[in-house]
Amino acid sequence: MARSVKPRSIVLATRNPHKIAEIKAILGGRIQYESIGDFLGISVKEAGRTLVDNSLTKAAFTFKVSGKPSLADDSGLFIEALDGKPGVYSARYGSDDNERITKVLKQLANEKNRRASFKAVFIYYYAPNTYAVFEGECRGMIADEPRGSSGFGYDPIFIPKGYSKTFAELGEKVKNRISHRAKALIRFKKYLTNL
Ligand code: ITT
Repeated sequence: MARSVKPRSIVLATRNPHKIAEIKAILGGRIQYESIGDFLGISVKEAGRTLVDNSLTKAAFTFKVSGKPSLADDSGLFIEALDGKPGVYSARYGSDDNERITKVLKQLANEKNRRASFKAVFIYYYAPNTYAVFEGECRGMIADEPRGSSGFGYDPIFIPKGYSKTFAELGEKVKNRISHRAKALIRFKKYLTNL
């Protein structure tokens, strides 16, 4: 198996500008970042049934196209009372963030169990058929209505455990310390430090 060495640059296998900003803010440091958008205009289709499947598809595709170490993020919101929905389908649960949030709140109307979890699976793909997986989870509750304007996606309705405000109200500094993405990337950071 190919040995992983400290990369000078990493290609981010995402087209979501909010994710790119969060990844850069959390990882920081001396690494240079490129994005799959710098190499190719088309997106890879996410057809997998798990975050790992989809993250691997994006990471392998980006590595193949760029020929450089690539880092993919597949993430989603898993709501207990909805049997884990929207989960892997979080990005496709409606045509825009507003519609997705409205759909979730409607499905949870009169539901007392508001428990939910954000999960992220990062895959670092650094040589042909060779990769490492990093996972992160942030538990919390779904708010009764959207609050706040920071962040993206379901942030206005997600209240992380131990807080009373939503991610969108708490702002990026707090979110980037406690989020699912932060937890997975702190593991990835440790892995890079040990190379
Ligand atoms: P890429 O595939 O290009 O990375 P994407 O936005 O389509 O971008 P995903 O397929 O991983 O990414 O979908 C994740 C969706 O889950 C995302 O679009 C949001 O709706 C939601 N999500 C994930 N992380 C989130 C976060 O930190 N805050 C709010 N919503 C989040």
